[in-house]
Amino acid sequence: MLYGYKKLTAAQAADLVRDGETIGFSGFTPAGAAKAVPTALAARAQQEHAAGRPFKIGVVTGASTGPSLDGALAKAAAIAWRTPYQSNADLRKGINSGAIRFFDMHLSMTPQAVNYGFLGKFQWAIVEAADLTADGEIVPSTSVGASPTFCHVADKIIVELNRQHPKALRGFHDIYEPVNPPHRLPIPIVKPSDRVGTPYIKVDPKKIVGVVETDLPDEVKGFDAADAVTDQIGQNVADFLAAEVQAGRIPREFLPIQSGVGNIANAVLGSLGRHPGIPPFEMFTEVVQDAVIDLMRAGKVKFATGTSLTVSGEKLRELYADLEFFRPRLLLRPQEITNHPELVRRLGIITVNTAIEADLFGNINSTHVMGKNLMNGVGGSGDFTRNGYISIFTCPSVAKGGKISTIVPLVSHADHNEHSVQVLITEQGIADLRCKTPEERAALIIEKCAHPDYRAQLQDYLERYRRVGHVPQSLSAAFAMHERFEAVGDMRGVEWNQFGN
Ligand code: 0RQ
Repeated sequence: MLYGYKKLTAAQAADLVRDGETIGFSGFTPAGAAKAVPTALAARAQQEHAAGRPFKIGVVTGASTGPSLDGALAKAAAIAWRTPYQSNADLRKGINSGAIRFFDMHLSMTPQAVNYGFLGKFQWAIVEAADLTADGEIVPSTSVGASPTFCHVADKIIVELNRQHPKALRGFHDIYEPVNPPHRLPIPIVKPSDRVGTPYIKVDPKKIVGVVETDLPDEVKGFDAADAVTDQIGQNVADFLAAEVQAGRIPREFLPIQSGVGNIANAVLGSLGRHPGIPPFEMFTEVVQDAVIDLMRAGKVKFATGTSLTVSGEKLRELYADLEFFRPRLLLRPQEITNHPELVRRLGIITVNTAIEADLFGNINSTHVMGKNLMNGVGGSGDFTRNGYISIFTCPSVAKGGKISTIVPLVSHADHNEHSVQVLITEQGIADLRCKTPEERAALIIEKCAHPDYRAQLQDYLERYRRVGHVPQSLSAAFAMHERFEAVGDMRGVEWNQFGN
């Protein structure tokens, strides 16, 4: 027994799950993910398959997880369906080949979709914890994600109690769950540091069927060092925001920042920290990355709240060695709260997210390469972009060594539309799209954001279709750059005169 609960090995826990069941796992990019039980479930699936028996489960998480969860289960062909976000190579392969059903979802909506019953019945919640009590208080580890909702809707709960995380993490979480309409109330957060919930997930202890003790590190990948391109993008974002303060369009005390996931987002934060025109700021974001920890130490980030502590092993050790420094500065909340449109709009969040491609009008593709193959998913980018005070997208002007222009006539998949996106920034420059017509947007994006190799080609497109209507666009030529890449491996050299209007 452990805190009055049955002590299980991971294999014993995995044996309790049946083919076709749905599991809500803890885990967010991929901090705080359950690890031992999903790995054991993958082994169980392989045994079942070898014996000629079916074994596949529905897998729902906060966001992406690492090799022990998404990787192991995908390799074992154990996933029937998956939502809301992923970033694992094996899982991505399974999704893009059609072997695994995946639907992409705004992360703020996952918990309420689960609550509303849109995803069907959940038999299990399997969540990682830093601590647990006999009366059902679960203290999450490095992420909250959708775990409170999974614990409430699931019939049964298994807790992975991970010794890597100190019990003193109690107090770093604020668990608040909105009730379902028509009884929902305003969320009473009016500044990023407001606490409105409990420091633990409270469940009926009778639902906890077992506790698995683990000692497994988070599987957060480190970040690439910023290069000249990502540095310049970061510098451009910082220059833009400093100029907005100067112009009086952002208040002098600044506004909370949300920053997306990945290498570019990490580099952008570094640049914001170094810029003399940006005052110390707060973050109301989804993912707290390495750069935030450094900026807290430097006094540039005063406070950060997110749903996950997506930091490298080295940074997490640094944080755990000095927990009392971080305690008043860091707060983890459910993704339903960090990404909530009501709060993003109320708090006036400045949002900075990364695009795979952008078109001449400011529509953004964040998810599908060449409109077909899923990269990661929309994640929280839409929650923030649609509701931000100023919504910014960044990307390098070219990908794959210059063979792909990230600026195209029309995005090959649309995640965020021109009405939500206000500023586009590449290493080439800044296109402020506010109050611009489609034609003006196109001219500005070509001039400020496109790579010099593609400027003339895009300019020709604009000239050719300038007068066809309110939007300079050709239905037959809009994807010619994508088609040329698929035909010859390079987007350069499109001849527009072969296309009609
Ligand atoms: O692939 O590594 O194979 O070369 O995309 O691109 O430049 O390393 O950028 O790591 O910042 O990720 C949009 C994917 C950017 C991410 C995306 C290829 C490029 C490379 C990665 P390689 P970079 P990043 C809140 C916000 C959606 C979710 C989101 C993302 C790889 O930011 O998933 O915003 N965003 N959430 O070569 C073909 C193009 C390409 C391209 C880039 N046009 N065509 N390949 N690549 N552009 C957080 C959460 O929601 C969790």
